[in-house]
Amino acid sequence: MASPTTIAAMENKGVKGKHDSGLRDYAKRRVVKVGTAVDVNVLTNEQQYRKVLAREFNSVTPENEMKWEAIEPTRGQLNFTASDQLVNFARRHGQVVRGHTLVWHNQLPQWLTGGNFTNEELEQILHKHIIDVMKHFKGRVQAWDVVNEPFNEDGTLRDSIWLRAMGPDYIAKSLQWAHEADPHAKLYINDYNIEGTGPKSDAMYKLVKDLKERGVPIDGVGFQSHLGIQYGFPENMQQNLQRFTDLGLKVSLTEVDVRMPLPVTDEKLAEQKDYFGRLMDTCLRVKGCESFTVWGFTDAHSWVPGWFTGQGAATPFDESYRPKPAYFALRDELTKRAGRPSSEFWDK
Ligand code: 9MR
Repeated sequence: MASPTTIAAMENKGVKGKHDSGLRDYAKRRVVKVGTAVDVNVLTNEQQYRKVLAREFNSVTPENEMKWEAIEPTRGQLNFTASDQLVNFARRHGQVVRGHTLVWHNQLPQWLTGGNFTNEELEQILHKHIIDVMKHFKGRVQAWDVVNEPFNEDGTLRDSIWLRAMGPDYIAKSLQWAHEADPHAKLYINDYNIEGTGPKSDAMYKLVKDLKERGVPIDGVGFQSHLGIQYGFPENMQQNLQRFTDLGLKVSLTEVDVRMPLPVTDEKLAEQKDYFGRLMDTCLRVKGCESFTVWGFTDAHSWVPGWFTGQGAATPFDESYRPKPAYFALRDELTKRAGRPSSEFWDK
């Protein structure tokens, strides 16, 4: 893999493209960050990817490189090579970084899941992980998905190594440790299928309301927003987001994509455009919706086809980095209405 200096050197050969305007320029006026998940391997290897990334987005989230199995594949040996490359790229291009993710049931290293640790040991291991990783990125990662996907669809807490070892309070403890490690970082809980109202969203609401009341440090809730044109648009999404901001929390759309059954047709692209536009419109209508992040920006590199057989084309750029109708929907929404209240969220 190329070193950070190599990536920087390649950019200096005139591939920056940062003088063309992109979504980030329109987003600035609307006081919302517009971001994407980034695959650092592709960042290293594809010039076109770097160019579009720098031009369009002012927020980045590592798609996999800050997950536990990536950072600590061998116990005690922390490897920040790939994640630092992204953080450095972001710094050079004036992008904020959303860290993803510290406490999850998935993509854990084998030494941890197969380690036969006691509950006390697991709690210590988690504490050390949060402190080590957040201290490493202190001041360079502005927001963290501290806890990822804690709920089942019916609103019960998901069975996980953390729930089993520490009980439901693993969430509050993790947030507290995260706050101690980097008091300026914005701390989020992030989940999917909570965009509309329903048992899972109600459970998230109840959880964060309780955390707020107990004085646990939490800044916001991440609504992943992995949608598909065949499933319908989430019910009452704006009201749903608003009830969270009414608690004094921020909200962000953190992993937006809108998949479709293949093959791609103009009709499906038009439907997808409508979904992307409605998602951005919803975010912009909610004071306190601080960022809108897509989970990959090009169909050339998206998790969707590998996970859902026969589905894909879920992002705003096609496989050749040509903007799709969905892209123009985002741009149109960002240019449409004026007068969104200003926010100091990202400046602190
Ligand atoms: O996009 C990620 C993909 O490359 C990984 O293989 C996968 C493994 O679990 O994780 C994907 O990202 C997920 C994110 O971390 C959390 N929310 C759901 C995302 C899509 O599965």
